[in-house]
Amino acid sequence: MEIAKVLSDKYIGKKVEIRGWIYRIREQKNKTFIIVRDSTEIIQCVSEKPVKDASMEASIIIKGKIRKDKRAPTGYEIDVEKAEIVGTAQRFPITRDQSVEFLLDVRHLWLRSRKLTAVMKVKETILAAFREWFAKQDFHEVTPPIIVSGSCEGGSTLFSFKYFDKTAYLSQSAQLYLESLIFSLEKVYSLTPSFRAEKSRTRRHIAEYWHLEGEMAWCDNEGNMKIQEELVSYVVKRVVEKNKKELEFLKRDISILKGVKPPFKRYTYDEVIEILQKKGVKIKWGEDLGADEEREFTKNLKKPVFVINYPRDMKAFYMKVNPDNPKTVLCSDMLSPEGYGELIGASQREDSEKLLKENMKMFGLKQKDYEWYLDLRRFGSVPHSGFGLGIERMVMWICGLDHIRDATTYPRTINRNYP
Ligand code: NSS
Repeated sequence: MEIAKVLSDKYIGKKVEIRGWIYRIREQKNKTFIIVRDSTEIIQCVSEKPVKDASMEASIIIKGKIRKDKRAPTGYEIDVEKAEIVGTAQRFPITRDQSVEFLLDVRHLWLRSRKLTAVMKVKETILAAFREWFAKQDFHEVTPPIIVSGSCEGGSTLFSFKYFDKTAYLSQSAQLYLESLIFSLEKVYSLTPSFRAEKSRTRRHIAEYWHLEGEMAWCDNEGNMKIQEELVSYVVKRVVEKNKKELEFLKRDISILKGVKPPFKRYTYDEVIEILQKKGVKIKWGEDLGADEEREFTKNLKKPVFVINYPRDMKAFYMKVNPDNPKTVLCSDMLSPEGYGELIGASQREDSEKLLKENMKMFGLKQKDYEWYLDLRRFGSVPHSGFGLGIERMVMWICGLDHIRDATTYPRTINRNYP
């Protein structure tokens, strides 16, 4: 039986069989205390006899009777009648207070920790909830390519590789392909890995991350933000409903998450610069908001916010120029509260062939590499918008993690792709 199930008054005095791995073991004169974990919970088991070959992380099957005990870590204990070691374990290399680097070296073993298990369960809810929301809103899920021929978010962070006798790249974003799909499906989304050869070492960048992207025909920048705030609020609500236990284990302040409801406040980039300058941050109009500036801006917030209309040269070639101020574009970044910063990058797309060509020239892109993309403006162009959300950024914020590495199973960074 699953351990979570046997932790119930219903089973007091009854015989159960559980199986799992030894989480902790303590031997006393005439008793052995074994805490067993499985994917659902932990339970303390007490054996009057020594259990041969029992050691930390060995796999075990235990038969015995359930008893209630306030002192036990999860409130119940099993009086062991039979204990069988299935797979023995060598001396487990992970002990208390080990360095981050060592834990990354043994990531395949550290993934068994209760912290990472809790995070993975939250991430699973997040992924499922995104799909639930899109299905309810009649979006179509599509599968864009990962092997691509050009850049979406600028060349400096592209991973390239030999593709038969040509050079190809790993996708940074499915956006351009999603744009092509709105002409048949109108509202589409995809969930794919994205790759960025980020040379900077920060708490919120990894080289391989999961990217949730949406693209909508007949949608302007404001409509785009409405979709995002509804979507993010729904997902947070689902996690609070489904993962209370995990959030408590991670010591997350659930009351803050409960307050995440639309609408999210909109600030223009100009306003943010002014607010930051008043706080004494050294930043000028035209400079990007980095992690430090975003942290300063969001550290006392409880709900995400949008920052809209960034300067044109700082953003991507496909964004539509703001008709009210052509130095800026119709875009929005959603920033997570509590200092977490950028969660979503979004914009209304340039839908005129002529203006898109001008943008491409300004950004130094070769038209021949994007002829197919320009075709989308040549055959029934339509106003449209879309967004991209970093799944691990969302996990980081919801779980209250201080580093993105723990929001994924095997974080890929500039100096690590093993194990
Ligand atoms: O570069 S973005 O801001 N925007 C795009 O890629 C658009 N083409 C998406 C679209 O409109 N379809 O990246 C989107 C999000 C960003 O807000 C982060 O949350 C996340 O992707 N992101 C990352 N997460 C983890 N690690 C890295 N390196 C990373 N880069 C972006």
